[in-house]
Amino acid sequence: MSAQPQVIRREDYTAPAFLIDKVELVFDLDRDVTNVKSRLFIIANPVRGTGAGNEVSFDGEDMKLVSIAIDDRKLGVDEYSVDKTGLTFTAPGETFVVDIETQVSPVTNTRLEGLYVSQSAFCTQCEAEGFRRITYFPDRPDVMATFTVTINADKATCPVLLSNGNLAKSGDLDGNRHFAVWEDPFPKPSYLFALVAGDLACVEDSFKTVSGRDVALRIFVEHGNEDRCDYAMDSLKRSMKWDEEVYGLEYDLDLFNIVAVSDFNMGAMENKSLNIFNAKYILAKPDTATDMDYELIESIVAHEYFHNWSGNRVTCRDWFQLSLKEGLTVFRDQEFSADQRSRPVQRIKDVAQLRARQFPEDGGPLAHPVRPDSYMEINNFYTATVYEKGAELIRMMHTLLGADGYRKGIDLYFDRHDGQAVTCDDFAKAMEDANDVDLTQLKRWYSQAGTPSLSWKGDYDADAKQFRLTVSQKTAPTPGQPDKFALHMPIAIGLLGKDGKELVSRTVQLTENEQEFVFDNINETPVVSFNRGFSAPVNIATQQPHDELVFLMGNDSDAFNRWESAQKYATALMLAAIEEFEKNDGDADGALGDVTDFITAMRATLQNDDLDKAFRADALVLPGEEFLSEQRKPANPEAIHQVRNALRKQIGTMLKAEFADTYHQNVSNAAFTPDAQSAGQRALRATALGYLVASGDAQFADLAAAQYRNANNMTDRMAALAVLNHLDHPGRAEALADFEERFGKDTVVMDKWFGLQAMSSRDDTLARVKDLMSHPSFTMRNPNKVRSLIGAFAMANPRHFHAADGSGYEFYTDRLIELDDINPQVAARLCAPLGKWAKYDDDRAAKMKAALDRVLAKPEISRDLYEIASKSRAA
Ligand code: B3K
Ligand code: ZN
Repeated sequence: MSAQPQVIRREDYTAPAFLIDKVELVFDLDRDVTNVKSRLFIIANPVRGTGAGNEVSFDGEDMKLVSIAIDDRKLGVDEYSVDKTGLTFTAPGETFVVDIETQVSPVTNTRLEGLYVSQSAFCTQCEAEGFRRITYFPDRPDVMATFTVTINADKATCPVLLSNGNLAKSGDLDGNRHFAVWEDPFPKPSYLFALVAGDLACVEDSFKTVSGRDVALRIFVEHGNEDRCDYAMDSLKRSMKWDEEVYGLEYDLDLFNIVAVSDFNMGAMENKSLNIFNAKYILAKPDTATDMDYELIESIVAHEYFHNWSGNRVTCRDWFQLSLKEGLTVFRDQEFSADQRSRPVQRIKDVAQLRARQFPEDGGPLAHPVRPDSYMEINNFYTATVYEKGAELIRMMHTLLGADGYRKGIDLYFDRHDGQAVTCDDFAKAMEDANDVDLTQLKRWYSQAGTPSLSWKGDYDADAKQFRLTVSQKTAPTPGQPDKFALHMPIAIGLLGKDGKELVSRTVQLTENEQEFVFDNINETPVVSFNRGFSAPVNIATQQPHDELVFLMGNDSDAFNRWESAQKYATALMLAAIEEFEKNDGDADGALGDVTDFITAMRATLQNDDLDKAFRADALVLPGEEFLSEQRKPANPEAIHQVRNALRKQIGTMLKAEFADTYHQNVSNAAFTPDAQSAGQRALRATALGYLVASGDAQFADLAAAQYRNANNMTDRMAALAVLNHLDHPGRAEALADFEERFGKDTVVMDKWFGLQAMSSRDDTLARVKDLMSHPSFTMRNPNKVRSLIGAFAMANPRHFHAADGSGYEFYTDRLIELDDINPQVAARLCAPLGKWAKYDDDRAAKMKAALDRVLAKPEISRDLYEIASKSRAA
């Protein structure tokens, strides 16, 4: 990169000067040089931005322009201009037809944006700005057109030819080639265009819609993987049904295709009627996929399907509005999973994820609002904030309006905006109009970054039988936003009596910086269950006494807050111990002191058969090292690691008998099924095994090794390997070798093997990670491999990544620089861990800043990586 990349600002939005009615594309596929002909039927925008002249300007990058013609007349070189970012020419009038011919090279496309090759297949990824790498086009979401796509390709290597919409025609061509013509009747922006061509196997099923239409469902995979599509197909059918039942939304074409590819920058992509997936989120059978994989497949298949309405039928006006489709669709997929599985367990998972990913983002140098104000590279804004915090915003609307009011708003939104590209304000307006409410203050969640911190104080007046709750909110400054407003948030409150009975359950609306809520007719000093179900996505600064937390762990009717109370108690214990550890020079057990009360409460949770097993498994997990790092400044990764392990060891030791019982009682000889209940049983057993091994008693490491050997499914196998992974036990090497032998040829499964080794707390981990880079299955060109080996090392192994000698940073920085030349989008995503330098001690901070400087000094650094590294360095 020679100059600073340009900053794109939300306030600079202007409507497109020209619109496109219809697009006709012809692809002549070839791995080295693919020829693309594009015929565009253009009309001047009747509501053109002020000052729009007759200059037409199209985006385009990294391709060869062969020719351009207007109304069938080929332009001379002096009639248009073309540079590194696009093509401009003069419009001949209000309506005209443009023909553009370009050439691109799929096989050398390592960025995996635009048209590229994954294994033997051609595929595309156009969101956000990949279409401009295929042909010159107004590559922005507010230009919506109907597409007709002709694909010509070699018949032997590409028997399958797919694009969006319906297959209109197909046939043979000379030279062992053939063609297919696809027509998509729904106008769409270019980012939803997709093409796939290759030799793929197809698994087929069908779905009858509520109005009685039969929809053909097809999943395309590499040959040999046909037996791994059942769960994805089942998830798809359940999603289609759920969207009809809960949202009244029916699928709108007669065909829905999914293609699984090995090389993909993210999870999946919602291209109209042709979803393209990272194979990892489609392929599953008991031998190869864990319960967690099944869960992710279910939710991602649902998420992409739900985009058909929330994203495709109604799309974003500009990329600042990304959360319009992503926040809403995440909320939809979370609710789908909650309905399919256990609602409280789903909420716990979603909140844990929000806290692990979004809260750190919102409190760090990359903090930005759900609707950002500016960007250099839009791909850097597919963030936890836009997705997960955006979903929390929609959830708050749902809480505020109630299920019926929310549904009225949704109905009006789709009714009003079907076929349009709109804004977050349009969405909120539909919610307001349908319910006759004013959401002005709630909408500040769209524009204000940072996680609010709430404090509360209760005051009981026995004479008046009144309980007063004073709540205050505060949001710390974030980059570019020094002053913060009070936000509107719903806070669900429960008041519990001494006997555990619920006295009050009410949702209050916090709108002020400080506000008092009065509860009448309260006959005793209540215990407060605050922010039930995580009704507002905030931090709670108020520390409740340990005995109240124990009480809530055992009595709260809100399952989320039972879990939350255990998390708070464990966090308080560990934070105190970390401080002590730093003073007493590294005696973790001594630092912890007496933790009997906490462990007694954990025992009660473990043995409470009224709670479902998946819940108990979650409630017994201690807050992670990354979460604890977020609570400490400076964070001492070694202290955190030692203290957490010491607490695990004490729990394992004190509850050895109980965990051993749990372990043995939850053995199952039944054939594997991925349902939530069986998964919960496996999860609880895995938790028990983890604690038994943590106790340090050698017999349990043997037990883990035996579990690995005897496992008849991947969940049990991985559970055993995950605990062996940190040990010196011979079972570790044996299991890793066995795993490699069994699954060495299976690229999706091998990612687990790479990831485990990168996450090991053993002293030889960095050396091992370096060795693994030359493993035959590893390549920097495959994003899944990079994420499982390199990404996991930085993001899930704080102890080694933050090694005091800087070896972790140095290794990682070399990889980022290397990766930037291959795949800038993935490189930029991986850069974030270095940006956390302000959280660490001076020495580590200096090393992390030096690492960022080294990244920034890279010649030809991409816009993607530059944006993340420079923002991370500056804050
Ligand atoms: N919309 C895509 C994400 C595209 C990311 C581009 N860098 C997947 C999804 O959110 O469903
Ligand atoms: Zn999405």
